[in-house]
Parts: sequence; structure tokens; C-alpha cells
Amino acid sequence: MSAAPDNLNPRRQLSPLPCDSDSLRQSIRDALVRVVGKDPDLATPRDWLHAVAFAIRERIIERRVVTRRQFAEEDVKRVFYLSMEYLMGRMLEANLRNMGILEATQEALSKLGVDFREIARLEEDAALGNGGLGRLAACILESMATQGYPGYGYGIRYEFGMFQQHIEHCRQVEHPDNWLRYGNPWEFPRPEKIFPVHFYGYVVEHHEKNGENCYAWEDGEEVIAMAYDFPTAGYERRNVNNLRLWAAKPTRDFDLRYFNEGDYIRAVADKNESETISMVLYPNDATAIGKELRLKQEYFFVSASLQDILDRHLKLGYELTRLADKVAIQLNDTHPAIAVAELVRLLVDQHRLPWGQAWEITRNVFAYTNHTLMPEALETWPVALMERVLPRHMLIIYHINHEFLEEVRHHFPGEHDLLERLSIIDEGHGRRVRMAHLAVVGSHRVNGVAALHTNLLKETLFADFYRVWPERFINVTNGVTPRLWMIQANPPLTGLIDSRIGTDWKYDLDRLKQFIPYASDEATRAAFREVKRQNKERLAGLVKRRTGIEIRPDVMYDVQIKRIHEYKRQLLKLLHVIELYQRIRDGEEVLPRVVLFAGKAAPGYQRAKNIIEVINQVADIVNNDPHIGDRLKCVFFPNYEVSSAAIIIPAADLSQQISTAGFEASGTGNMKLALNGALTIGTLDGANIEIRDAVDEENIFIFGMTAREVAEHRAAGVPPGSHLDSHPRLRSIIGALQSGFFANGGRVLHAQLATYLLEEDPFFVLADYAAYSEASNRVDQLYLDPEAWSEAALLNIARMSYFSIDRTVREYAEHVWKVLPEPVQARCPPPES
Ligand code: NBG
Repeated sequence: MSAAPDNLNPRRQLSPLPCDSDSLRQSIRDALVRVVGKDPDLATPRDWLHAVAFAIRERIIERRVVTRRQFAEEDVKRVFYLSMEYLMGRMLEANLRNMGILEATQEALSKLGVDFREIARLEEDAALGNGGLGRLAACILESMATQGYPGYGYGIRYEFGMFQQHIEHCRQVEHPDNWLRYGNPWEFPRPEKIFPVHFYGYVVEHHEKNGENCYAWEDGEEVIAMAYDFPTAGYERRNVNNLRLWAAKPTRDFDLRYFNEGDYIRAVADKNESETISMVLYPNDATAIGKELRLKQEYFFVSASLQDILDRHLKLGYELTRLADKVAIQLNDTHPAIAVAELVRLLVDQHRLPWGQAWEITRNVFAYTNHTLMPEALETWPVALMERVLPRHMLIIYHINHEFLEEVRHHFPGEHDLLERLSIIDEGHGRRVRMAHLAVVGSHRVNGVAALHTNLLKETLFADFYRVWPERFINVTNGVTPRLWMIQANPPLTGLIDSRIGTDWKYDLDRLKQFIPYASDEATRAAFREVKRQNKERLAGLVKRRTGIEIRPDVMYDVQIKRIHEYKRQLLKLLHVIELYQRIRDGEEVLPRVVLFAGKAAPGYQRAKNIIEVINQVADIVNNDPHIGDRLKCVFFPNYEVSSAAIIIPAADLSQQISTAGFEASGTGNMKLALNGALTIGTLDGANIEIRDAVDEENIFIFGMTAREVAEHRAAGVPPGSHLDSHPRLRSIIGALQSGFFANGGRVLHAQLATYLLEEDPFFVLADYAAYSEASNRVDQLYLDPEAWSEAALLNIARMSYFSIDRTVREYAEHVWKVLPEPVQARCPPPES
């Protein structure tokens, strides 16, 4: 590398592209012709979208180069985030805003006669994730860039992301998400950044002269991981970090053997088989999957990422013994937990470090975030499968487990049960590898994602580990990025806040506290109601386009938007819709409202799919009943994704966070909604508890059993049906399901759901119903007083600063990663210069 200053070294000179609207217009038009290859006279809106993306990415990548150089020069410690999922959503507006050139670009486009809104809507969501876990990963990347942390994301470039949900005859129908159909202008393919990833085969043990054993992993198959880079820009032209996604490629395009034998078809078939590894995202939210392909995906991206990390470390001139000084790796849930064994393998087998040293480095490098307590969601792999697919890793895991259990035996002599419970190998269920145990043993920090969740981890799932290593467990409550979830999603509210307290809060959400006094200001409250009305009109337009249902903008918008899962209790809300329907039919005066559900059900999760079907059938009856008119509308909004969330959330008045206490690790939708001035009706679950502490009890509607009470209730074995005895309304709601009143001829499903509730009800819908209905009445009472409601909503907004993802990332940086921010300062002109 040359030591000459950049301005003297022609190779290192960067003359940043100007960012004023005239220059942008020029760049966009040039990109249209030279990159997209279209005559402006013939260009389609999608051509323009791609032209803008190409013009913008030139500017982003320039910042990336500057950022990378500064990191190299300053000898920084880097953090690598390993995640199977990134729910990035649309990139155009986020990139423009974060680069500080949104307005200039809009102006440039309007001079070119192109409608920005129209082309922005054409962009496919990058939906490489299922739900909260993937969206959290995206928020963390954005925050690391905004705050200047040297942070890198690693994941998989799935050809097909989260399925597209269509509703046909009330049912969810899954369509493939072919998001790369038109190409992806944001990515930089790196055909030279490739790493081999090995599967199957067997292990041969050699005895070396120095008495140590060494192992060779032989035969089997090899797949190539090829990098695609997605630079991610921090807010206001700060650092640009990189998200590197791996695609699987065959080792050689065609297997020459088959090719030479004339079996062209076979050669191509092998090629396609390698590529299946990065073909599709597993739809999987808190439900178990045990598929060989999934294990291969996990290992594939982990192995490529670790090889890349070690490669970079060595190229920067560091010794491997210093890995933990320069590198922190975060395991996002157990999906990448095989990384623990893979790093040991690379250090011991490839780089020839002694076991003890490799193991110490490994434990100091990794940290693990747990995102769920649901036992069926905790990954375990059959030992036999692991032995076949990753034979070397299985040996390493045995070795790790042996040393670990020896250590435990030493500190807790005589406690055989403890050893069994802690073991990485579960001997009880046909021998399985417990990936969560591997992650805990191989990490120096383990965190839950909300205070309650972390406490429950310590008391239940990881109670034994907590006994062994109490200092390893910490809490880092989740957060959300205000750039997307406020500034981009809700311009009218952003404008209102700016007009009252200035714009500093955008850089430091703590300053949102200055907005608190405005909650008691009548003019601000009135302005807030106007903001909500505008956002509701925007949503009403979208609902009409997507579902054909007309909704009024002048009623309460009551939303439950999240994956469909029994524990999240969409059924509880649905029973309440039936209650409201019956009360209106009984002639009662009921607060007019729109109830909006949105969310996908994992394709193999039949009960969740049934819930969607029943919601849609109830909605059909409710929405078309002339007795009801527009006093109650029930909408199932199809294909919930980041871009539609950004339209629903700002319009919501009421946020349903009604999971069975003890089951929702944190929730982040709860934060986004409160930040946008929706009031929460919720259980004492996940981050709801911390939201209550932040906004104060009187500005949130808490109801139902606590996690402890749920456990007691379960232990007491109360028959679910008994809750009907004291609640005649609940009896008639269940009766309506049993009779098939809403079923439009297909009674069976409704009757089945009723029986399920009466006899099983594993998530205590009936037990919590009375409390929920009572809390909903309190909600309606407050809503009838617009001044009081607006005050509470404004206090929710102003007191949400704790839930900024920037706070979350700072906590990880300080308590887990030990990395410092390295903000890029100079060398890039401000956009308008
Ligand atoms: C989810 C939890 C949510 C939490 C997100 C992000 C999984 C496995 N877990 O409650 O259900 O907010 O993770 O931490 O998707």
C-alpha cells in the first residue's frame, strides 16, 4: 500500500460526484442511456427506477470506499453480524434520504418529467426475512452506519425471499417472491470474492510428529459461495457500511467429467443442485423445521463469512492470535451457531493453531442473541444428520462438549442431571445437537432482547447455564430506526415535531423528550389529529386498492400487524370483532372503528392459515351486513411487508400487542406504533413492559395475566371452557363460531376453532378474554375524548426515545462487542456544494 496522501497519489484520488439536482439529473439521464441502455424517449418507469438507482449507488459506493479506507488506516475493531434474515424493504427512498439527496433527486426527476412516487412504488421489497428478527437485523445495520460503527452484515442472497401472500377465497395462497426478476441495481456482484464450502465426505485422522492429531476432511461435495455487496448508508451522508450476501454457485460451471462423457444434461443438473442452497428463504417464525437443506444453508453462509473475515484480518496484517482484539461476531439467534465449530475448524485444521488457543479465541469473538423462548423454535439437529453433512464439525462439537462438561463436573461435582441438561448433545430425543447450547458455550456474551425475556432466559431456558456463568448473560432491549419508522414513514408527524422542537431529535432521539410539554398544548393536539387524518386517508387509499374495501378516515384505526401465530393471539382480537358485531346488532351504540389485521402464516402452519381464513370470513359478513354499515369494518390486509407497514403504522390509533405473557420475546412493531402515536393495548409481555414504564401507566392499556400468572394458570389446569360460565357474551361469541354463523356454508373450520379454544386453548385466549374486553372498553372511553386521547398519543411519541435502535446498538458496542465508532469526517463535500 502506498503511504502518499490521497491528493498526490493518482490511484487513490477520489473526486466525489456532486449531489446538486442538476448534476443528479445529468447522472440519472446518463445512467439511463449508458447503464440501463434505453433511449429516454422509450424508457419505462422501471427503467427510470433503475437509472436513479445506478446514479445514486455511484455516490454511495464512493462513501463506502472512503469509509473502508478510514477503517483500515485507523486500525479499527470490526463487528460482523451473522444473520440468516434481513428484511430491508425498499432501498430507493431510504438510500436517498440517508445520503441527504432525497429532495435534490426528486427535483431532478421532475425536471426529467418522471414521477418519483410512481417509480418508487415499483421497487420490490427486499424481503429476505420472516418478521421481527430480520427487520431488527436491517435496523441494526442502518444504525451501525449512522453512528459510525465499523459494522458488516453477512447473510444469504436468496433468489426467492419471503413468499408473496395472496388471499383467494379467504385463504392464504403463497406465491414465489421473484424479487430479482428485473435485476437488482443496488448490488455489486463480486465474482472474484469466492470461497469454497464443503459438505459430506469423511474425516481422516493423522498423527503428527509433535504428538498432536490433525484431521483432514476429505471427499464429499464442494459449493462455491460468491459475494454480492449491498452498501448501506448511514443517515445524512455518514459512514457507508457493507452487507455481504452469499450466493451458491457450482464449483465449476459444468462438471467436466459428465460434460466430456457427453452427458450435458447431467452436468447442468449438478450445477442447478449447487445453486439450490441459496434459492429460497425458509418461512419459519417460531416453528420447528428440520431440513437438511436448511442446515446446509446455515453452514454455507457461516463458512463463507468466517473465511472472508479471517482473510480480511490476515490481509490487514494482523496475527490470528489477535482475532478477538480486532473482530467481534454476533450470532443472530441460533441459525448461525454452527459458526462456533467452523471457526475452531478453520483455526485448528487450516491455520494450525493449537486447540486450546483456538477455543479461547472463538469464545472471545462470538456473542449470541436469543430471540425466542418457544421450545419448538429452538434449533436442534439430529446427530446422524450432522455426522453425514458436517462430519468434521460433529467431531469438534463432541470435543467442545467433552471439555465443557468436564469443567462443569469439576465445579458441580455429583450433579449428573445438571450435566445431562447442559450437554450440547441431547441424548433423550434420538440424539440431537442443541444449537442454542453450542451458541452459549461458544460465546462470551448471551443476551435476550427485552428485560422480561432476559429474566425468563435466566430463570427457565438457560437457568443451568446462568448458574454456571452468570456474568455471561445480559439484556439488550430491541429498538427501531427512527429514520425509516418515523422520518420516512410519517412525514407529516416529522414536520409537526420539527415545527415544535427543531430538527436535532433526528440525530439523537433522546431529544424527542423536548416534545413532552406539547402534549398539553391544544394547537399541537389539533395538529396531531390532522396528521393522523392525513395518514389514514393514505392508508384508506391503499386498502381500497389492495382489497376493494372502503374505510372511513374519521374512525378509530385498530391494528394487529405481525406474523400470524397462536401465541400472538390474533384469535383474541377476532373474538372481540365478533363481540363488537353482536353488540351493534343488539342495538348498542359502539365506537365506530376499522379493525385491520395483516401478517403471513408459515405455509406449513395449518392452524395459523385457518386463523387467516376465519378472519376473512368474519370480515366478509361484518363488512357486508347492512345493519352494521360503516360502524365496523374488518380488513385483512394482504402481503404484509416492510413497505406496507410503513403506511399502516402512521395511520394507526390503537396497537394490538396481546400475546400470551411470557411468549413474545420483545416485539418491535409495538415500538414502531407507539413512536407514531398509536396507543397500545397489551399484555405484560416482551418490551410492552418497558414501553409501559416509558410512557406511564395511564397512557397504555395493560390487561390480562402476567407471565407468572400464565404459568400458575397452566399448572392449575383450569378447563378453558369454564371461562364461559362467568361471561355470557363470550358464550355467545363462541356460539356464533360453533353455529357457523360467519362461515358462509363451510361451518367445519369455525366449529373446529371453537372446540380448540374450549378444549385446548394453549395460549389462554378464553382465560384472558374478559380482561381484554374490559380493557377495550377503557380504550373506547378514552377515544371518545379527543383531547385526552391526543395528549396520551403525543406522550407516547415523546417518550419513545429509549426504543431507538441507536441506543440498542450502543449497548451492544459497549457491553458486547467492545467496538468504538469511527465516523467518517472529511473528504466528501456536503450535497449542495
Ligand atoms: C422474534 C421475536 C420477537 C422479537 C424479534 C426480534 C424470532 C425467532 N424472534 O418478539 O418473536 O421482537 O425476534 O428480536 O423471530
